[in-house]
Amino acid sequence: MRSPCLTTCTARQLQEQGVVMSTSTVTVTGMTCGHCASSVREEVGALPGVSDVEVDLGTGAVTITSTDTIEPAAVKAAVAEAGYQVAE
Ligand SMILES: [Cu+2]
Repeated sequence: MRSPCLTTCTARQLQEQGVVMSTSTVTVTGMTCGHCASSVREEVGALPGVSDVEVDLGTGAVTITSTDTIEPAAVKAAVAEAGYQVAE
């Protein structure tokens, strides 16, 4: 399991190495507190190629930074694994 700090630090290191990162944002429904946010962060952050995940609890926006394009279905599955849903 990765800590938020570790994922952030990894993203920073990759950027310093000149690796091109892509970002995508999905809206997740059902998150109500910091624990919800960290569950989503952990599950999505465990996807291959994902280096950073930012969660905005107020809007449900989850911003995913990755070295590859992440399949929307994979994100959906990871969010479901954490116990939440991606808004259509
Ligand atoms: Cu919660």
